[in-house]
Amino acid sequence: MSQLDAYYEVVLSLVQEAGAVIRDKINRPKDIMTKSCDIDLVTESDQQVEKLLIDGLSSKFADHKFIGEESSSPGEKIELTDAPTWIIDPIDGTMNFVHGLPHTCVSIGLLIDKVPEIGIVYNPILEQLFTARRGQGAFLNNSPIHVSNQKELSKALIMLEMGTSKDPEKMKIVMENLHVLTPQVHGLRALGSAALDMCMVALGGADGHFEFGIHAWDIAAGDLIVREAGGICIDPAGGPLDLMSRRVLCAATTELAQELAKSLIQYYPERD
Ligand code: LIP
Repeated sequence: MSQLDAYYEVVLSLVQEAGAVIRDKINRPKDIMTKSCDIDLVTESDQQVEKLLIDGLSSKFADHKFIGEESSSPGEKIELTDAPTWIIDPIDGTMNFVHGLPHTCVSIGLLIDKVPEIGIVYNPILEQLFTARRGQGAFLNNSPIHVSNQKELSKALIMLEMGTSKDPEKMKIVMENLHVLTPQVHGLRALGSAALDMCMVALGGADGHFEFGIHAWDIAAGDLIVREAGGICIDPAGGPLDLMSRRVLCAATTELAQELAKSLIQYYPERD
């Protein structure tokens, strides 16, 4: 077994354990705390799942590093080094989790030398396990998945999010892009989780996705899953994706990605 095989085997087992926690807690009373604003939520389950993942991985791989949503302080600068680094959103779609809406997931990616090697997004409520390893394709519940072949924005279903920021400038841009895109596309959809939105593109159920204001932990796994499913992940202005920029655009094809990028009104949050 290669080192990467060992990493994958261990993280897959831990993700299943994390899923069991989410399944058990989603319909129980929750201790809900707020972070950057009154709709940016965190629960004890977010913290419990992140600790489960980090403790489990660090006990096996002592030299690995971690970038986790709940162990990163708001505004703290995040440093991604060449060391094997797990980028973790323990519960992506926390607002959905709080309300019991079954679109919520664990999202975890492994980067080595800053290159994504493993991506896993697991919705334990709907039993959707999205996985990818570099160069080995993307899968849903171990069945291969592939993006659509959509090249035209006018025929595309686009995923986007309202976000959990009440910053007036950010909210203005969200509404402006809804107004700009609505007449140009087949439809707009939001699941409340960037990771799941990206997996819908990888699945071929949506054709594109973009969001301003996300963090590396929301997209690290989805980036690899989309690309291993044959799609493309870039910066929303059309350049290369920067995990720390808090900006993402993914699509089934380069043509669609570039057409979507050209249509968007841009927003540049402070980097992670
Ligand atoms: C969420 C993202 C979503 C974004 C929300 C929030 P969380 O992650 O997945 O795309 O719109 O603002 O950041 O906070 O549920 O882990």
